[in-house]
Amino acid sequence: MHKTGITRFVSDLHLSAERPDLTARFAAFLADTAASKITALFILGDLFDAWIGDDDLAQPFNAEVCSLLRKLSDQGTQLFFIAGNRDFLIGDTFAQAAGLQRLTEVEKVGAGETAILIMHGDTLCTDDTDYQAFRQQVRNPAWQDSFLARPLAERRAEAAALRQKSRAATKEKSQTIMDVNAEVVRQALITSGCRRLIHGHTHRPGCEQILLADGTDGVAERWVLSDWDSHRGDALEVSAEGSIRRIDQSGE
Ligand code: LP5
Ligand code: MN
Repeated sequence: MHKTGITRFVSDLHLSAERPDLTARFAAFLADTAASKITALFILGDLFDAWIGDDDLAQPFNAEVCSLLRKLSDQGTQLFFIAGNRDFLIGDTFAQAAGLQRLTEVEKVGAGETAILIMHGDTLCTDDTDYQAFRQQVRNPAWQDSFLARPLAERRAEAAALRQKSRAATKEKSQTIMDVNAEVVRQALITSGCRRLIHGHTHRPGCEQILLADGTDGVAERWVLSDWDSHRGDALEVSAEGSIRRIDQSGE
């Protein structure tokens, strides 16, 4: 899929016009990624706080983020994107303008022992049944077509209302319900044959050992990316040899 070399993974930046500090941090991260001659950058969803359709690219903030990405791809780093629950409406128009390649919701990077399974992470949270029902609805192509046919202003208001509902809903849900389901994680690893998984979404950065119990006594690693905030720009970097380390774009 990509040339061998050093790769980086980020997720959950939640960029918005209201948070110029995050955009500045991301711009610094992209500049460092270019300077470090990184082969490929994988954005594992929730790049934006909310994306209401590629026809909103004319909005100055969206155009700014798009050109930051474009600059990196023009400088030689391949860009890949897996959609999150905030920006699943990113389509071909944005991808082409930003110079990124859209991937399907679950992908395998690399081969052999160092292959890595990547995804946004929301599909692992199967105990959050309200969210999964919601997800099924908004990932339906017919629903998306009808949503995208509505005026931008209406879509913007709808997205803001939905963000509000989500904030209220997540306050009520237990932390356990909103985390990944251990069995689903194990099955995803076993099915893919990968021994490492990288995902975001849960905003619980860490690295967990997982006993696969698939008859091989195999052990896998689950690397979870953090969301970005005023003092943190979390990323994972994978060396050409395949070892994973956490890096932080402090922005200072
Ligand atoms: O995002 P976050 O961290 O707050 O919580 C997520 C889940 N919430 C969501 C909703 C998004 O935040 C909203 C993003 C809007 C941008 C997209 C715009 C384009 C579509 C506009 C659609 C009208 O994903 C949250 C999880 C949490 O992660 C942890 O995993 O729990 O899930 C929810 O809050 C969903 C609720 O539980 C159920 C949905 C309630 C609203 C139902 C209204 C239906 C609106 C019509 C859409 C079909
Ligand atoms: Mn998410």
